[in-house]
Amino acid sequence: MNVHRFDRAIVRRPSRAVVDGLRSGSRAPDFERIVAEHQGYVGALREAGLSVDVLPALEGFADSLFVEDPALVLGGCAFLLRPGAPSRLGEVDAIRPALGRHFERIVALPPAGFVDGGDVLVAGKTVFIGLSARTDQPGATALGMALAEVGAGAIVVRPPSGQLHLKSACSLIDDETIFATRRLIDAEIFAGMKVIPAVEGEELGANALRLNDVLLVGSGFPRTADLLAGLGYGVVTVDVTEVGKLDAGLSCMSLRWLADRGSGPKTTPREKGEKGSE
Ligand code: CIR
Repeated sequence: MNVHRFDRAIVRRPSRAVVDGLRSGSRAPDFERIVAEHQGYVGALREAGLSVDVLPALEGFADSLFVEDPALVLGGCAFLLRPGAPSRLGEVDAIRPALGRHFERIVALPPAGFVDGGDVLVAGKTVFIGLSARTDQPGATALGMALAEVGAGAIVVRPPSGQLHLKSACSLIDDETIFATRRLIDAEIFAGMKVIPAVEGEELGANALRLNDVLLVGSGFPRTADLLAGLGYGVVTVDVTEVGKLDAGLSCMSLRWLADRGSGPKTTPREKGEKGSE
């Protein structure tokens, strides 16, 4: 399997409204710092070998830089999801044209229930869908049925409450290994997978992002970076402190896929004059 091979990504520039993004904490993020973190993130994606389509900011949609939530790309197909926060539902129509530039097949979920992409962990042909405050059973069932069309099997799991999304507390760090918080591991939802426990006290560091030979880790989680580097992963740290104030992390800011299945990721990440480049 080549679950972590990617050569394309879509991201969206933060809108000025990002300072009013949904958050569980009291500290609002700073716009300029979010922009700087976003640029650093796009740079890390390119360094990892991905060609990045940077969409313009979507004013009026505070959380629209978190493109992982309104859509899912898998098996050569784009799925339009149904984000569970009312303020985010309009992001789906807004991302459709960008997906249409890259995918011939676009599948929209029926208007029943809700699913956020942050609750969807792709582990090869198995896709874990976590029920949460944003993802409900009808939404998860609808996505599971849609995924069957591309040969993927969905497992709906019920993680313990306490995190926004399933992937706030875990990530797939190689073809067979999930890196997850102790609470998630204790819930025994990842049957059949190898699981590495995240560092206690750095639980949000469990949202790492594997891209080709690189494993992105938030720079605010130094013990996590040391642990994963010690296990042989090619750790690269990226600052996501400010987006963390919006309960977001590394996976949330991109949609990623492998377009060229023949040759694998390009070795020249930056294409001059590339459409939408920053
Ligand atoms: C939200 O609450 O929807 C945003 N502030 C954060 C979304 C994070 N997305 C993700 O984990 N996939």
